[in-house]
Amino acid sequence: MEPIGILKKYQNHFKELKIEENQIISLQEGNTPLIEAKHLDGVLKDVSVYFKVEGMNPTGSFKDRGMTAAVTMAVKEGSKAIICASTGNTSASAAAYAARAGLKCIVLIPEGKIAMGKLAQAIIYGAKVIQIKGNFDDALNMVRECAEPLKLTIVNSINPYRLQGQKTGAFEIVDVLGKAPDYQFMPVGNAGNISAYYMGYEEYFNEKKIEALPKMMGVQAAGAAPIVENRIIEEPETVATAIRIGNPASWKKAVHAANVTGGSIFKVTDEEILKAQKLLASSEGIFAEPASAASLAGLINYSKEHDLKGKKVVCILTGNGLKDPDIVLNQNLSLQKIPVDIKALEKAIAE
Ligand code: AN7
Repeated sequence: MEPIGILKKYQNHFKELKIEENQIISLQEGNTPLIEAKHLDGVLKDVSVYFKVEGMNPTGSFKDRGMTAAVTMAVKEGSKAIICASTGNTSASAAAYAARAGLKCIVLIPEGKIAMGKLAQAIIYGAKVIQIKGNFDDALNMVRECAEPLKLTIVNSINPYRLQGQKTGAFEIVDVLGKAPDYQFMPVGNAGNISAYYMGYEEYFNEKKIEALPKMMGVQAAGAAPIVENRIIEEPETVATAIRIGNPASWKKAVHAANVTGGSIFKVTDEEILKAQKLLASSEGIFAEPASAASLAGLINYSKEHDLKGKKVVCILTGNGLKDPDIVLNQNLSLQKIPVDIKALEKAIAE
């Protein structure tokens, strides 16, 4: 099939938006790989695990599925500028799609708490990048306050078109597997994506394309787990900066998605996240950012207490590992250095 973006690929599922083909703002997002795990037998015996590699999207995260819809509709509705608060990936995606559409883009990010790759993206795509001396939740509150008076379109996931676009991840999984998985594990930050996937599976269920919805398993980082702890976290902390969020906008929708499907929302530690990130890269060849590895960390923990034998499980790997090289380099500082000398090389290889 020719490479096309999600709005065209699943146009039947966007009829209500009344988008003409020539109005679509796309960077050919979607169509991301679903890769079956081959080397996780040691930790997940007899479980059939698939990774949905959303880091293969045009700006390296799942946000592009939502952004093609949000920016297409912003242009269609006459908007001249978009704004978002972001832990990084939304800002990168918004900036790219705004550039593609010829819109102005303003992004608010928490000072010092976003991965360098994401910051570089927002800058190079030409967004106006404003750092907030606060966290993501502060930034989102400020966005909500200034958007209307300044006539800016919000492209955070509180923009309903974002979730519409992101629901296509669920379609692709079913289209490839031929049925819904038994479980889906995914990271939860602002809780938009789990709500979007639920919506996607529900649409396929209503169309009788699947017989049951997967159990929706949302994974939060232990230091930023408001839904798990059922309270707003004023100062969320985690190495997985993408999900360093203390008051998720789609909180209720996420809880609903988990409850209705027999899933749950639970937490993993930073240590478990980094361990899963390393395992994924070194045993499967897939480099995902820490927030994404939370899904695998969650699956591993869950499998210790629940029998998943024979089950089909999908982990959503929401963002590309290259976005956040610091997290790897800061843990692995002891690189070897040798002189230009073949004996020294032979010795180093043998060690
Ligand atoms: C890699 O970019 O919130 O639960 O501002 O970048 O839908 O928020 C990013 C979130 C998971 C959580 N994985 O998704 C932002 C932002 C990655 C992410 C999430 C994010 P939601």
